[in-house]
Amino acid sequence: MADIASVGAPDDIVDGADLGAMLARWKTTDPVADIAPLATNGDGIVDGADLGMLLACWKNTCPASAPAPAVPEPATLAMLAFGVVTLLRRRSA
Ligand SMILES: [Ca+2]
Repeated sequence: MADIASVGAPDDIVDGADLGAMLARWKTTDPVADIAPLATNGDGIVDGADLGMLLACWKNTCPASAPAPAVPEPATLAMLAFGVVTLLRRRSA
């Protein structure tokens, strides 16, 4: 979560206070500001990736964890393939 400045009492808005809190922790291993990559809750260093995430959430809230990848399940792919084959058969008939 990029709402760094108000840890313990989050205001859920990423703003200048959060930017200041991140810059105060720049190039440290402070987990409070090590927010990127989101999928792993940080990579051990507060750097440009963390700043980029903070700026991407500017004046907004940020997700607490990475969104689920948009990869269809195998059953969905099978149904999609069946639909395409059926459609092609109807067109060629
Ligand atoms: Ca990081």
